Amino acid sequence: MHGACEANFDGLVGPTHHYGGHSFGNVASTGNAASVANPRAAALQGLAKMKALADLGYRQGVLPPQERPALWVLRDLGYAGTDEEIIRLCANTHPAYFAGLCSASSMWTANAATVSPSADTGDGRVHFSVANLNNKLHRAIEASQTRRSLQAIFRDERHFAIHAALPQHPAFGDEGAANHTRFCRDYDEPGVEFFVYGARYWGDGRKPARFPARQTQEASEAIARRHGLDPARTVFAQQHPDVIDAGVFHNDVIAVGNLDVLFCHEQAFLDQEAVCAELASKQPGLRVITVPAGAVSVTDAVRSYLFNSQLLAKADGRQRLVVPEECRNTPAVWAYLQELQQGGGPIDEVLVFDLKQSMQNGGGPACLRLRVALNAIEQDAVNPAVWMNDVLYERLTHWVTRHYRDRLHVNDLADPQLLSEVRTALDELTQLLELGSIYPFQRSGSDA
Ligand code: SUG
Repeated sequence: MHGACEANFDGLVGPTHHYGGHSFGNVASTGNAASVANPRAAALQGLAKMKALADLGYRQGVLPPQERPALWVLRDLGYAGTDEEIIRLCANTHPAYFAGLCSASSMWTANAATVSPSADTGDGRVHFSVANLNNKLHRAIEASQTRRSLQAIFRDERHFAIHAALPQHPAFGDEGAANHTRFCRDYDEPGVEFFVYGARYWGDGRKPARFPARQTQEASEAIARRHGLDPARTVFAQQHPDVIDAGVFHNDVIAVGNLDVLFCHEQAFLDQEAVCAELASKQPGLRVITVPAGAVSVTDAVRSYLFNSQLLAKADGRQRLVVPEECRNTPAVWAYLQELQQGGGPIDEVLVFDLKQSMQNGGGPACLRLRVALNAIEQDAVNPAVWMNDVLYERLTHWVTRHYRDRLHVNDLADPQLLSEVRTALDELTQLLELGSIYPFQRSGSDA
């Protein structure tokens, strides 16, 4: 009999992974625009992380990529003809948004949905709210497929409730779990859900000046309401607008939490002292590790993605931190991590992964995974074909090696051959992961 756990569902990188500079406010994305990407290496790097965590005994699942180019969006925009004609026409007349409609951004599954475990929700089911990702065109088009993919994995409505995205309007801009953390003593005990928003849409509250605040307070409140959360165990906090302007486009670029530990930068939240006091009063025993700007600047936090790390529980009650290679390459961060491991605190181990392909688009270890705390019965109700193990790892590695290119530039996206490569690969994947016909091309082009 296995116990409750926090499972990670990582997004498998899609075959159209490229550097399009699509995300204003995400300094890595705009800084690497038009570089040549390697989709095969990107997918293999992601799989290596999944396999390593599964080998360490963590429950690890896989979420499928999406179909790109998004032909159904192009048809909605009035393009007509064969798929090849539509691609050629849009790529020639509107190359900027055409590339966005080819983005493999669904790999960052921390933005797929916000998840509340059954111990916290009004009806005792695990609730998922698909994120509308309203701030960016290339991401807003993810929501309908995300919903279908989640439904193919968390099928049993007795245990799982999957809500559609909030209304597609900036007032309800919602970026999913990247702005949500949960604290608890154990995964199947009631916890405190912590929602961090970039700004309030209505009213005169503080807002960043340079870059957009993607998550609104109104959206965070709506999610807590629809999940039936107890206000006495819910905390809302505003991210510091200055750090958004420094490139912290999601809270998970400046803070991470797990069980009774919050690891954050001292400039993460507006009115940080009050935020930590409210968290501590609602979750007694919470341990907050605050990194001072004197040790790690916000610039170094953004460059290294120190906080876009995964905090993972160990059997001895301590935690390990999964960080990207860029942390080792940023001297102040690496020095800080040596002290952290030896300091006698709750985090005593650091694991480093090469996720360079994703990192160059601003996606670190934490962006690539959606956390879903599950009790034993719920774990058994998940579509078993998506759990990572030796066999699935072998199959997916082989699948990537056969179907993915090792070089992709924005100018290659208009190649009609790419669309047929994507469809062949995804068709096979739906069989490997036993997902059914979830993709528009398998459903006569409809995205309904
Ligand atoms: O939404 N990058 C993603 C990165 C998401 C990171 N997720 C979390 N922090 N949880 C984004 O900005 C760049 C794509 C491009 O430019 O080609 C992009 O979409």
